[in-house]
Amino acid sequence: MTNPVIAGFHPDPSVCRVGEDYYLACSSFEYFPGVPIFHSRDLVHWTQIGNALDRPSQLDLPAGTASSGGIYAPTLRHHDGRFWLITTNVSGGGNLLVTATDPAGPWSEPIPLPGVLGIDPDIAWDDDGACWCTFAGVSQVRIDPHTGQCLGEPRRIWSGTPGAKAPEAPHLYRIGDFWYLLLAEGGTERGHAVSIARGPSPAGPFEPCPRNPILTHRGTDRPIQNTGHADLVQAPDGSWWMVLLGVRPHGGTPGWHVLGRETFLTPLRWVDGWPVPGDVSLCAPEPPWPLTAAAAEPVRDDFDLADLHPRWISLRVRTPEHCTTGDRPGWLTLRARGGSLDDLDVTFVGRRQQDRYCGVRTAIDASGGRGGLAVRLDERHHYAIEIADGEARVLARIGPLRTVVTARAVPDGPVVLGIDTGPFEGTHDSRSGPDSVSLGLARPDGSLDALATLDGRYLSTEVAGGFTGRVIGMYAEHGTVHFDWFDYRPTPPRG
Ligand code: 6LW
Repeated sequence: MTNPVIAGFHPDPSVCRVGEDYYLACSSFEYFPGVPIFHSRDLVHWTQIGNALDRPSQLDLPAGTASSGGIYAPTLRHHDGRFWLITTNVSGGGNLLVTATDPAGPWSEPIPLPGVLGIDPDIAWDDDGACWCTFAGVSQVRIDPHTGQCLGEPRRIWSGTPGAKAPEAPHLYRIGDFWYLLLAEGGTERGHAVSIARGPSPAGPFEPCPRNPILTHRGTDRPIQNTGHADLVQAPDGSWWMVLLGVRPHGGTPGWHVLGRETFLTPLRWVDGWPVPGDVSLCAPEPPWPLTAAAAEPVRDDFDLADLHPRWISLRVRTPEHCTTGDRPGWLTLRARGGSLDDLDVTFVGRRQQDRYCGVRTAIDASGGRGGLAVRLDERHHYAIEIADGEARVLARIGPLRTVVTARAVPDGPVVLGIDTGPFEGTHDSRSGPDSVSLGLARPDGSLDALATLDGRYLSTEVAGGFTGRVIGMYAEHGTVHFDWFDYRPTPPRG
């Protein structure tokens, strides 16, 4: 069992339990569909069951939506027989609420919350049924969750440790005799931390925990860093658990994390009425109940179904005109929208890189256009292998620089493109990169005939900035490009 319990770019986890079932939601930023929803019976094994925002009417990411804009941290709760999810579209519309009876969907049309002016909204109900919305800062206002109207003026309630930056990610809970206000502070980088306060009512006044921050890895040599942005859940046996985000930096100094912020799990004890989180380590905690391993994810997607699996994400929009499995049975067809990988309006369908080392292959027919396979952090940081004009080309975009690294003639007809991430190839010293990324053509036995091997640090958050992580996928930059299948295979650690 490994921590992270949900690997890859799955930040800002929010969790709730209904009976024996746990549900969890994450941020999704510039990707469509938005807000992945996961299910688990044991808190350790999670399966994606949908995306809360999977229709254009729910998720409007305007054409100019910057990478790491869009959808920020959600809160997922179950109340009054329904699931409630509140989140922020920072690129248009602000805060919104959606509800569902089945968390796999469909989720409702969004209810806007025009009076809630801050990110990271939380919702909690008190015993009288009043709904409290608490958001980054930290401020709070009562709302009518059915209309989105504020019932009063937002009030500043607690801003965490004096001097700590970015008090955010509040979650409010009634536990025993107290209302607890959990928050993240210190920023979502190496200084990230979790602190808590408690008070007699949902509105406070709040008394900070004398042991704040209750969790941080700053200044440690722990393999998991940037720990913060947590949420709590109680199991049916009465035990308490925390989900939180963290990153796994690799390489020399300052360390680069390439998979984005991931979701980790740790147990929670209560001492003198305050929570004490357990160790956040690479080995997942073993809960005292039977574990139900999720079915192994198939390596291959054959694109045989009309609808794409919820793990597939596109940039900003996905329309049937530009992305369909209906044109050629068993193939995914992508039509260029005009933009390239360097632009905001590229046609792209990808999935999160979830393993430090992995191999990806896809069979492409680019006879009607130009397209390929890319690993991206954003439009300024990506590597790609593409087919155009009878050539396979490796492209690298790093900041303002874009180059064709190499090219090789290929025969007409479908070819199999590949990207492997593997151990850093280069001098191992304080400046070593986190990994190496090889791009090329697959040999008949599936191994990679690499045309180029590039330093992975340039596709890391420490270089690119922002809130996301690597996504590997197919794209079309010109005309129509077809993909027969896509394989994603974790590479087992060596030795
Ligand atoms: C999120 C904030 C944060 O809204 O990063 O880690 C922001 N914490 O709480 C984007 O994920």
